[in-house]
Amino acid sequence: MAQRTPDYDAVVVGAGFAGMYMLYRLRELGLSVRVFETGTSVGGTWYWNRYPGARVDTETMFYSYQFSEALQQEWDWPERYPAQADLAAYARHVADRFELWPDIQFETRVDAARWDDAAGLWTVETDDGTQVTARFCVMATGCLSAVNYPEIDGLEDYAGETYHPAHWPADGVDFAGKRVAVIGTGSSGVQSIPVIAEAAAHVTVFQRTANYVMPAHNRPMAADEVAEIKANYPALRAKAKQSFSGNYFPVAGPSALAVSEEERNREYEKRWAMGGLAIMATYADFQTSEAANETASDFIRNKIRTIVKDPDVAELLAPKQLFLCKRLCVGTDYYETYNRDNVTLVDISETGIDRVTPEGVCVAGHTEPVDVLVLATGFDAVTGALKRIDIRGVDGLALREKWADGPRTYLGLGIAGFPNLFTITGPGSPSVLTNMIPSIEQHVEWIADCVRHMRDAGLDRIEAERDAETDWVAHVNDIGDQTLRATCQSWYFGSNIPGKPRVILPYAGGFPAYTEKCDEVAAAGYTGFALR
Ligand code: NA7
Repeated sequence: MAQRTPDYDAVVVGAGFAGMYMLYRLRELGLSVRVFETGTSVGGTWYWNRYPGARVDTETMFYSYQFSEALQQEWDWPERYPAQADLAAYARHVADRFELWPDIQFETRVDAARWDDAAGLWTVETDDGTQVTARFCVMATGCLSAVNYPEIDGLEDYAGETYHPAHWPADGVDFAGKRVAVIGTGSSGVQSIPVIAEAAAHVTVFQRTANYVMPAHNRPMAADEVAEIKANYPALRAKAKQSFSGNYFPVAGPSALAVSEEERNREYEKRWAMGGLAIMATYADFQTSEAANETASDFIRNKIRTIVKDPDVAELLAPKQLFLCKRLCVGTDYYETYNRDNVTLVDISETGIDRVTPEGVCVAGHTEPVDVLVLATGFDAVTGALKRIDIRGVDGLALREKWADGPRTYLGLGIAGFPNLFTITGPGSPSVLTNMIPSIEQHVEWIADCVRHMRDAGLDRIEAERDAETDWVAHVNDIGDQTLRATCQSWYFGSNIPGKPRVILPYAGGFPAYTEKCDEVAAAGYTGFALR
């Protein structure tokens, strides 16, 4: 039994799409909830990532909440892939509609959370030194929220303006007449480079690894298309949940090698014309057969050679790693941008960057003078935001220490040694390999059901069991190592952060298998969790 009355029943860290929905569900159960959020408004990823060209790469009629039929019927998305501002407006609408604002404290960063086993309470400490206690602590801290600033010699001495896409000034950046360097060619670089190139005098792109970029073919939503989706929303959403990524992408067949080259290329052409991420589901053996995977890799490499006029530049842009090894990017005029006179591509795959000088970026002894430096260098993905908080469990165990060799969780929801702490889309759950919003909803609903079960059964404490956690971590690693994702350096495995253990972060077994497991665990009285 809890020894004293806490300030709140639950603290939720983060007011992105996960934190907002968690607040809604816990409040619905009658819990008192405090949400802490570093930003000045809701939206999380879609609050922070204000860089030019930022837009979601999943079709937004499906990258949106489905928990409220009224919400999904009333909201109108302007475009197939809405821009950051539209996603932020949607987040604010949700906060208005469900009256979430009063329970969210903005401009407040959570620095620490300590579990007191005798009291059965978490003490959560914020950056102004305030401490609050709660029975439950839910980490809704996001998978791509802990910004990665690169370790490059001389960066601190650079005399021009420096920006990271996820810390972009709200008022934008004026690139007119300026020489710009962009370091990084993941999604943020891919989306921003074409937009920056239209405004700047010159853009120099420093590329360590070329990525596969599908055209978005973004467009305004047509009224009849919207009406049809809205009329069939529940069925379409249900269908998406049965697919590996929680997105409804039609699968053309079990193997790319089971069909002729002509048929395969017809299918790839169809998906290139369709745009977006659907190509990743074309054949079911992209993650298991290198030969199958190469057929898609070659198709995209050939597209790059067709689009990019300078054959040397085209070769540099053609990815060397397997298709889907790193996250597939979706862009607008990305490859076309390299045909512009004011864009230069610098390959740093062999050399890296020597240093940043006060004037610019130095590679292989040559300094490119620039006025603006854009560090599109990504995130300390999945675990970064959790490890940046000093989280202490039973006997003062630090999460950072527990995860020194890689994250250990049970289902990406609970952690042995950290009672009454839940992570939304934590490591070991499908998260970044799926459509994030359905994954968030599945976690929030699972947690809310668990809290309801505890309340109804008069239970105060839940903790993942060590053996269940060990088995789950082994399963996550086995599956991750069996996929072709393990064949390159990517943030899925923590490879982008110097010193980070090379361990798969998301669960790569697919959304349906994962949700089935979570449902089984709950139905059997939360097997693998100790409750009392
Ligand atoms: P990503 O996908 O991690 O991309 C970061 C890019 O920055 C990538 O090209 C990196 O090269 C490059 N990078 C990182 N550190 C360095 C250093 N030190 N030197 C040179 N280049 C570097 O992050 P994004 O923000 O673009 O996208 C993240 C996700 O957000 C995206 O997948 C969507 O889900 C939304 P590397 O590939 O590591 O060689």
